[in-house]
Amino acid sequence: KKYLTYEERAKLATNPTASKLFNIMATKKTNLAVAVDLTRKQEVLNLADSIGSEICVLKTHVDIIDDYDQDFVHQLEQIASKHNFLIFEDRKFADIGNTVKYQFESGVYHISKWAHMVTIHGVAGPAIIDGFRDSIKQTGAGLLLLAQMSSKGSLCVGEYTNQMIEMGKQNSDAVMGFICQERLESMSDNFVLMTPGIQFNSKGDSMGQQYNTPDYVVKEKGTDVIIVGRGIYQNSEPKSEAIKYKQAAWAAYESRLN
Ligand code: UP6
Repeated sequence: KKYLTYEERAKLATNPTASKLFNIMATKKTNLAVAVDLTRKQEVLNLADSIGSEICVLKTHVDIIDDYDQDFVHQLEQIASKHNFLIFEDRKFADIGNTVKYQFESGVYHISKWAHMVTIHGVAGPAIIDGFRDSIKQTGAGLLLLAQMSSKGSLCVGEYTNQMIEMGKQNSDAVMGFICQERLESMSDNFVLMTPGIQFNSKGDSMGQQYNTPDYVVKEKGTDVIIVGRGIYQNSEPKSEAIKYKQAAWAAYESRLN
């Protein structure tokens, strides 16, 4: 299997955020995304500023932040532009088109105003994507389809996974890539493949999470971006730990090119 460089993939990308992300990865030499699942806004912002130079993407779950407010988003956007990373709200939208449109644009979070990318499930069928179209036509934001999950007993497998890939191909203007555990033959090079469930020193947690190493998913399984949460933000030295994950994932990318 021949792998292209991220620079080459940036040119093939069909969604503007996918192209932007591939270029950031190539420029900063990092395919590390960090999941900052902390519950106080200042903790999230402090970590974002401290590891910002090492990452291509910062992944949030804004609905777990106790003291969330618009100022949080404003500050996060400033940190993101200072360090040149993208903001990924992992909302995992799953309802009908009309409902997800409101969940994306309205409520407390106004996600459409600030997220460069969001995750969606395909259980409701392809028309969920229509709920995002108006908004992302203006911003160029990208959708990430959950094609596979890291957790034990996941039902996103087999034919469901194939249908998600098909859904992405049919909507490749809006869809920037997939959340997955492996690169399948049908996943074309215009898409970014992002993989959660990554940790060096743990096989899993007590609630079904399962971990692989950066080398395994990037080199053996062929995905592009590793998403690391507790492996970094729960470490006593998050910055130096982030550098270790960054170096491992980048070395795996470089070695698969040869
Ligand atoms: N996530 C997964 N697995 C998936 C999809 N998303 O773990 O299949 C998300 C979780 C969490 C992060 O919601 O934010 O990735 C993983 O965190 P961890 O590294 O602390 O386990």
